[in-house]
Amino acid sequence: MTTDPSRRPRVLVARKLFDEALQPLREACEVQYNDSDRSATPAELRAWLQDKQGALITGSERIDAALLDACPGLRVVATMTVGYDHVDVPACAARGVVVTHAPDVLDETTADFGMALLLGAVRQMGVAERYLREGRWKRWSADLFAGADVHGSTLGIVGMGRIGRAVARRAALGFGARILYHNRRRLDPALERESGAEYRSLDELLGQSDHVLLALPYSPESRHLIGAAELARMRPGSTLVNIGRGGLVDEPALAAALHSGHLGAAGLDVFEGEPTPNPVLLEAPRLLITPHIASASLPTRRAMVRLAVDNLLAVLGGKAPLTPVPAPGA
Ligand code: 8YV
Repeated sequence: MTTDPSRRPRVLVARKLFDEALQPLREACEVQYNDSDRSATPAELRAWLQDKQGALITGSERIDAALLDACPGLRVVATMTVGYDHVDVPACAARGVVVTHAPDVLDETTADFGMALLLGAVRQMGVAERYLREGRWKRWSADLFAGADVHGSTLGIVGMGRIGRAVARRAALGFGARILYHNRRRLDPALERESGAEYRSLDELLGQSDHVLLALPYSPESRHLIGAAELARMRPGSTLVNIGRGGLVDEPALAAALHSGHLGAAGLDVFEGEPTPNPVLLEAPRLLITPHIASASLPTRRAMVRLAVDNLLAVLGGKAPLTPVPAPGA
């Protein structure tokens, strides 16, 4: 890439990220940096991208057809997330805009958090801590916050991609859990054997699991995959954990299943309308809810940004992207 500033590619970094991870981008490109934690409004994003060839975005920026039409010079959109439901991939493909994402580098960190959220929800760590802090603990009692067990349980994982498999490994090896899984496509036999997981239809999985963990991407097809009927199919006293996307779960139905006592507990790292949770969730009992932080270890967040930077530099330098999103329909 040229060092002549007038000919260097122009790139937008849409949110405050890690300066040292952005350094290679600064060396090769003219960078406009939204050095703040505030997400751009759609109008700002359009204005900022008007003269850019590249965009480094987070999950908070939406790239749609209208924006692409307003920014005809854009050649590559690199999201630092593995999920890309905030990018209209077919619209990008139709306009020759390459879209890259950040898979692999966050799998283990996200799986750690998946286990933490499962354990925390089942053992009611959030509610118990608030109870203690609010000075409500007066005496020990045998059933105080007594919940289910994770060790030796049956864990059903919906979405058996890299993150789902990393959760499966932890639960099987560390907690002696039996693993059931459901996936759009059944794993090939070698991978299935390696994961020690048994394939089930979604209905079977819901009825046979003590805990159900969602680790699948959001798409219009997976919207409200877990609604009232699916929750009713789950075992009494069982747990639902979501580390995928908020839109996978019908939230009023989940709240109702917690209020009725049918569900033992739930853990949500993602919810619809982020960053503002639906009040029905905040009022639901035995729900552990966190602000979309499953991948938030510092080394992992840095690696996600570095991968997005490497993708931008590759495409702007005329090379193939390292981790393009799968082609639409693939
Ligand atoms: C991100 C995620 O941190 O990568 C993803 O798809 O959900 C998280 O790891 C989050 O989307 C940041 O916006």
